[in-house]
Amino acid sequence: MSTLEQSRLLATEIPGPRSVELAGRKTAAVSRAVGTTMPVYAQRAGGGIVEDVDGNRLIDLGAGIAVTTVGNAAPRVVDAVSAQVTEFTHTCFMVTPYDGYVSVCEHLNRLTPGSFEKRSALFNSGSEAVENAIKIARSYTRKPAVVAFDHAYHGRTNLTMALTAKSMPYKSGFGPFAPEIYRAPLSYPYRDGLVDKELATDGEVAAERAITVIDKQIGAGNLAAVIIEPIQGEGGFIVPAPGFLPTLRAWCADNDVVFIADEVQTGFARTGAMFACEHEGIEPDLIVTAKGIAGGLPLSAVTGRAEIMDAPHVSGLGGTYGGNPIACAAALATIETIEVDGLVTRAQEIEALMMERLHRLQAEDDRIGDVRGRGAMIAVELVKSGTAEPDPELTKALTSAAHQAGVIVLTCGTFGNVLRFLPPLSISDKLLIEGLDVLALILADL
Ligand code: PLZ
Repeated sequence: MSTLEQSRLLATEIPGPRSVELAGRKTAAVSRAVGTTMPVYAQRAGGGIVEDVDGNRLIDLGAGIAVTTVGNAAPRVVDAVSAQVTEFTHTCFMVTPYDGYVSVCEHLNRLTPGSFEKRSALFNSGSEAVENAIKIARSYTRKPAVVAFDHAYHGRTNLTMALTAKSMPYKSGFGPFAPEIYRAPLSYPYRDGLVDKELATDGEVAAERAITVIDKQIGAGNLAAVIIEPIQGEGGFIVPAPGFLPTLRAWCADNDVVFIADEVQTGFARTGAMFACEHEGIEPDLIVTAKGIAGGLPLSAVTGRAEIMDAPHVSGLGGTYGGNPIACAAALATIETIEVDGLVTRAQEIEALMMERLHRLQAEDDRIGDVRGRGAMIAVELVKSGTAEPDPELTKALTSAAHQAGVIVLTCGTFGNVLRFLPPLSISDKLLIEGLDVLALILADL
């Protein structure tokens, strides 16, 4: 990684010949159902750069969907993984346990919001951890129903598809879905503001709207859990109005409902706090983490109140690979990197830099309907000029031109019109500014 030059370089057209060849092999070998954002094949990555197999160097504004928060092939992660892989690669924690798993749980219990006694359990993917959080909440409350929100994304397994809001591409044709999942209205300040100013600015009002739906259509007596992303990821980087999360959280506490924060995308310094719940001062009963937890290795966790986490019977939770020793070594190195290198502060600096530039761009261009987000999780919602009508075509044109120009940028949102930025926190200001400048030039051209 240390030798990977931190500059954008277009050595060939994008995609280059070796990527084109690999794309041909992919078509022949890989299910077409597994899509790719761009047909560019990676060779090396680190800092703020992904280098492809043709020698192109791309500015990384995606971090593999918010995973390589500490940087790709981050030095401490590489060292920890290299050391662990020569010791042992797997024993299964349920057979002969090991220190790394316990240490990761100790750190999670320390780092997550809330000073109460906690326990954690480790899994492999965000979806798997979300599923387990629901199992734990049902076991604790002995109630069946679960509430998720409009625009929510919680995964692609059967239960998490049911929790996820968007049909295409996540759910369409893949039902029937798990029962006893209900949906409540979210606080979406930009779009709520088109209807009602108070709803958009007062999170308590938006929460009361959701609570009425929950109360009348499900009833707390049937409800095990409310699960919410404190800032929605795939749904469009939606930051709820202030007061929304605390009001919901308080209602859950008063009604024996487990409040689950899905911090799979927002966790581990991404939003300029170790966890996004901290921005609203809320302490979830359970918190689900994955992605940024282990610098690119597959690991996820559920952390929460000891009495809830200990509710399922002995051996009720587990899995062959959950808390794999190499992934745990990577997680310990990731946590050390965040704390020692001050990456929470770095995410705040990235927010300041990006917000200033994007707000300036918005002032000049009425196709930028909204600029929002926190830390290094920032988005732009694109609309038809002078309206609030989503413009997914413009979004697509902008991102594909950015890819051609050597900038990795992702989209999201129910309407496919949100450009989202998730740079690794190891990116330099120079690369970040260059990436935004490239996007601004393309937007002006379109
Ligand atoms: N919860 C909040 O963001 C994963 C999905 C990409 P897994 N988001 C990226 C895609 O198209 O599959 C995510 C998330 C939140 C849960 C998940 C699921 O995490 O590790 O992908 O299972």
